Amino acid sequence: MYNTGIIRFKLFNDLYGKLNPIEGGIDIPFEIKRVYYIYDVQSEVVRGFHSHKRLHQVLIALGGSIKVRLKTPDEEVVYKLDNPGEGLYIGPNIWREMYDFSKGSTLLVLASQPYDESDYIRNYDHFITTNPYRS
Ligand code: T46
Repeated sequence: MYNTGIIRFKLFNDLYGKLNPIEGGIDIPFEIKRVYYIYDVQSEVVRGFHSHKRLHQVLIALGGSIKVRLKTPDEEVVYKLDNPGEGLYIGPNIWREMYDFSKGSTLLVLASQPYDESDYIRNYDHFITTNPYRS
């Protein structure tokens, strides 16, 4: 699927525990301009239902597990995030839905731009008809 993929972070693992460093532009393919995290989500809740026009993001399950359904006009794929040592890269023009948040889970998101509501496409038909990758 275009503009998506799993990134595995460097790991420092010793007797004292594990550490994953993430530097913008080095470990992920953009400079980090914003960080937010989603937690205390009930298991039946589904979030997202939008794509972005320009935004690049990396989603990391810091604790617990979270499923992410990604859609393009031609494909659909589900990732189960349950490893804080890896992140799911999502670039522009990808529809996303986050669900099955396990109890106590936290989803950390690294973003390439400040919050901008005009960058969202929240209507699925609009997402399909305006998608530049549509075949
Ligand atoms: C995305 C997925 C993975 C802000 O004011 N600033 C922010 O940086 C963010 C992310 C949200 N908000 C406000 C906007 C809404 O009133 O927080 C409220 C909830 O946001 P939203 O319904 O967009 O949350 P999700 O979980 O559906 O989507 C979020 C991100 O918005 C989105 O970019 O890709 O997480």
